[in-house]
Amino acid sequence: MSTLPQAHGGVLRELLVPAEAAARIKADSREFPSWDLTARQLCDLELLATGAFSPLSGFLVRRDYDSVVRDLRLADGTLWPIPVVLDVSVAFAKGLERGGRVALRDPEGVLLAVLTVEDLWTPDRIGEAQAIYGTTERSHPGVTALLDRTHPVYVGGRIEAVALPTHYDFQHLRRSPREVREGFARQGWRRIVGFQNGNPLTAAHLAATRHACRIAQANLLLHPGVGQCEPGDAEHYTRVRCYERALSHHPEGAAQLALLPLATRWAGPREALWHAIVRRNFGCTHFVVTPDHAEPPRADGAPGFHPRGAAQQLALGHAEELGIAILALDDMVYVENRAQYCPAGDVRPGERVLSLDAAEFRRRLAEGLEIPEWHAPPDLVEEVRRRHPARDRQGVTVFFTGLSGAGKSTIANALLARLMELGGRSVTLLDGDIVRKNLSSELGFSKEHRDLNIRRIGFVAAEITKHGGIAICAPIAPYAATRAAVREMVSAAGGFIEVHVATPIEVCEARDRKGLYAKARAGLIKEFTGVSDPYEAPEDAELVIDTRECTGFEAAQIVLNRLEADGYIR
Ligand code: PPS
Repeated sequence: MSTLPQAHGGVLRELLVPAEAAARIKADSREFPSWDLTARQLCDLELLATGAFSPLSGFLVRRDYDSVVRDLRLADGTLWPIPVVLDVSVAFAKGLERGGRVALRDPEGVLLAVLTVEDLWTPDRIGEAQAIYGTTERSHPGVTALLDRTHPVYVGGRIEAVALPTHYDFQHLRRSPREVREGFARQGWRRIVGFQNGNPLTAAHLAATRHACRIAQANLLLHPGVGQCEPGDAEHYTRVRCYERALSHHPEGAAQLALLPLATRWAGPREALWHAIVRRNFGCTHFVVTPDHAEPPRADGAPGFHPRGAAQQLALGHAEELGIAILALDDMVYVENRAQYCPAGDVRPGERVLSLDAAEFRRRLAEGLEIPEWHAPPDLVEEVRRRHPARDRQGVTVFFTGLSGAGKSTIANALLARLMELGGRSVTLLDGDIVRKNLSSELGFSKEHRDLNIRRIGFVAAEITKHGGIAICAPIAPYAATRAAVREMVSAAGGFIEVHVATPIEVCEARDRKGLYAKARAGLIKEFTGVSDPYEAPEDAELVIDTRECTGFEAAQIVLNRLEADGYIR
């Protein structure tokens, strides 16, 4: 552990031990109980280790935790508004005792730190939620995360860190407080505004950062929180590329970017204080707090969990002891007649303010429509469009379901051919029979095997959809819950259109093209769908087609029309 006094930023308490000590700790740790850190705990540990959470020396012990929850302070009176705790399972806690040591590892088992146990306790999580979030409503993501934790015991104690969590993405933007401070000193930056952001930047954000730098006469540290993000999270990459592009919208050399692996708690006013403390530790002299700082996103029109401005009031009320100046900025709005942004409070009567809400922004992206330059600069929009192309370049899955012999394969093949004739899209057919010959060749027709088969199809369809292709699936898929799971999996990646081929069993059986119904009736095939096994008809399919009323080609045209209407093909 080392401490480093700096010109600004205060004392930095880094918890990474020197190499020789680390080697000793690593050797000792083989004997210690091992805890695999959760995504949030990994973020917290990294910020503890690098000193971003100075003056903390580990996960909170009980007296500090109680005091933080009650008074926003550590037991010694130091301002600290958010519990940084190590929560573990009851079974794991049973093997721990005061004075014992715990090896803290990343998900792959790499040793990152050792914690010396000072306290073990079961907190009142309802009380914590109320104090930290101002609510116990489950619609608050922080409350849900806290109350749903399967780790009810907190372990407090000092940390000795031996390594930082590995990040494979944007390594050039991951800098510790020490590195950031040293960079400021090298560049001669003496006044620095820290700016926290959770979304891709818009022109309003850029106007806010420029405005903040102007009034503080300072340089800018764009410091977005990027905690708890999954390895393949494309949204994260888009966001960070937008931040990189945003630098060119500030005067040359006036702004820099670093990523902060902070796991957001959505704690509004308390979180604003916390963010300010962290930025002070990074050497910033100013920090921007917005009226709804760190409030969780709400459905349009729903009130926030804290009154607007509460975060600014709390931060300003502690400005002196924070050791960083608070810039309590109004939202920036675009005033049409001035052709520029200004703080909302400066809009004069009769002036026209233009705005584009998130839903409209998404709609325009989806339909490939214009996004005005006043809302977001073209280079940032281009970056977002790469991730969210117009519908005709987005992936989509057409999922047929229905009895054997209902006509799924015929329609699916006709649809495939029509799409290929139109050209311009890559299409993959995952027909029931074909999948069973390849992907699911070892599976039978028990419920368990059918579910596994459908989940595999769903997984492949989701990958195709994610990469902008069209997947056509045509299994029986008899179980509603499994179809719902596939819908969820694919919808996260793109479009999903379920088509119920609702040809009645009598008709399927009369056709009996493969002779399977006859065999099933004769008891030669067991668990045959519709005969001796269930088919749960969909209630929420996008399309229902009965092949008594149309040919396979006509049915394919109905699906094609739907794809066109939804914008997936032009
Ligand atoms: S499932 O339930 O979705 O996993 O079924 P699927 O993968 O679509 O496979 C259905 C095809 O397998 C043949 N077959 C059977 N179907 C239903 N029940 C039983 N017991 C069975 N045994 C073999 C049948 O040819 C199905 O093809 P389709 O194209 O649907 O007629």
